[in-house]
Amino acid sequence: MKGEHHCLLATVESDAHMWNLVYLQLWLSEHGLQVKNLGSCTPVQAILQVLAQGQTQLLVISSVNGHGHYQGLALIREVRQHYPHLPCVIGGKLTTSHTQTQAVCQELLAAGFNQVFIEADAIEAFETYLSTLDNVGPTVALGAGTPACRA
Ligand code: B12
Repeated sequence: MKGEHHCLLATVESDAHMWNLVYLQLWLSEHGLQVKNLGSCTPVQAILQVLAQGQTQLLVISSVNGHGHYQGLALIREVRQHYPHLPCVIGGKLTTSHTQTQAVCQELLAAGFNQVFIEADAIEAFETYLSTLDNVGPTVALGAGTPACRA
């Protein structure tokens, strides 16, 4: 994904981890995106405030504390009420369960995320997804891609 694409990077309200966000900010910048990183413990309202400015073309949620599943669901339901077509992805360590990753993925996709990245190949899979957003027009015209789960 090249050019002046604006990416909003955030986490869920309970998540105090920040190196995941720093990593992703640098990684996304290296891939040509303009990144706004809202930092750890992001309130949903802060995300909505930035989205209301109308520049965001990709919302990336990263969470590793194990609450990304439930708080990610609440977050995307809120976002989808206002932005049904915005490409939104989530990834990291979204649950403490090692046996329910598929179910978690499916639930997050059903709630409105376009992609869920939670396996060891998360970054590679995300890179592939970004390439599907290449050469597209302004925010409202961005294709959101086929919903998919990397678990
Ligand atoms: C450092 C750390 C902390 C620090 C955070 C300091 C800070 N300011 O960031 C402190 C001590 C505060 C902390 C606290 C807690 N932590 Co902690 N912490 C870690 C630790 C050791 C390293 C995290 C880190 O910085 N990694 C470096 C970054 C670059 O890697 P990463 O986070 O894994 O992100 C990568 C991938 O996950 C992926 N990724 C992440 N997000 C996304 C999003 C997308 C879209 C994509 C494609 C990929 C992707 O890409 C990143 C780069 O490869 C991990 C264990 C570990 N080794 O991972 C535990 C860990 C994340 N913590 C854990 C827990 C449980 C907690 C606490 C709940 C502990 C407690 N009981 O208090 C609290 C939670 C606090 C809170 N409110 O969130 C668990 C989470 C369990 C889970 N999810 O199953 C872990 C995994 C430890 C464990 N094995 O149990 N923690």
